[in-house]
This record gives sequence, structure tokens and C-alpha cells, in this order.
Amino acid sequence: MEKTLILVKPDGVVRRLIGETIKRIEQKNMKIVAMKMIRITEPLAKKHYKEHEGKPFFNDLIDYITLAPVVAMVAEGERAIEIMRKIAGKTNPDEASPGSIRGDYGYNTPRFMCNVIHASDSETSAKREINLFFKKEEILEYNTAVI
Ligand code: 3AN
Repeated sequence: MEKTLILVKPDGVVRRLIGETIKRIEQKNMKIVAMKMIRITEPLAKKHYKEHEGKPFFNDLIDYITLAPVVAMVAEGERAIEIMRKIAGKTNPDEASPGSIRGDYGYNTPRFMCNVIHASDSETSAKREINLFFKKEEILEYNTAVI
């Protein structure tokens, strides 16, 4: 079983795409084991996107992710990281396939890549990112066998 960090980003929250995102996660048999709505602070944004520090789009990226609240979730399942990357689609909405969240709802503006969700891209990133957003006790264990 893998765990991965999912964020419904500010453009997803303000466009009321929280439910659509959760629906697609659950449809793909992923289990949500942690969830909260938060406003990402500048320091947290800089930690989360530290691999992009120094790139030309970094400041805009920090502005975008702190514009409005996000919904942070941990999704768990077999190959959860790869599956959630597929559900999300390619980073650039212009290149993301229709049927993926970014392909269906993403768009570019001159400053922002409004690509609706974040999904961790590797096991190492998933561990690091889950620890940034959640305390250990906020990640729940439960059985999904039919009650
Ligand atoms: P992903 O979110 O698919 O893992 P990353 O980690 O390469 O993609 O990029 C993180 C975020 O940085 C993207 N979701 C996007 O919002 C922004 N970003 C990445 N590349 C660019 C770019 N060339 N121009 C503007 N924003 C970008």
C-alpha cells in the first residue's frame, strides 16, 4: 500500500472542484485517510515547492498556491502515487489529456498554471510532503471491508 499527498489547489477550491476531485479519487478505489482545508502560508509554500526555488515561475507559484485555501488529503491504495498522477494528468493543462482532472478543468493564465490539483510524484516526495501537511495522528487507519 502506498500513501500520496493530494492538494485541491486554490483554483480548484474557488471553482468548487473539491467534490469532483474527491469523487475521482474514490472512483479509482483510493482510500482517503486524512483530509483538511488550510490556507498555505508562504513558508509552507516555499518548503513544499523547494525544488523549484530559483526558477523563473517560482514567485508566481508561491503567490498562486497561497491565493485561497487548499484541501489537503492523503490518499492510500495499491500504486496510489502512479494512479493519482494519472488521474491528475500532465502538469501543463494545455498538454493534459481530456479525462484527467487537469485535462478537463485546468487552464493557463499569463502568471499562473491553474492545474487544479497536486499529487506527489514519487515515494520520496510523498513521504516528505505528507509530513509537511499532516501530523502522524491526523492520518487514520480504518478497514474498508463492507460493513
Ligand atoms: P507537478 O505538479 O505535475 O508535480 P511540478 O512539480 O513540475 O509538477 O511543478 C509544480 C507546480 O509548479 C506545477 N503544478 C505548476 O503549478 C508549477 N509549474 C511547473 N512548471 C511550470 C512552468 N513551466 N511555468 C509555470 N508554472 C509551472
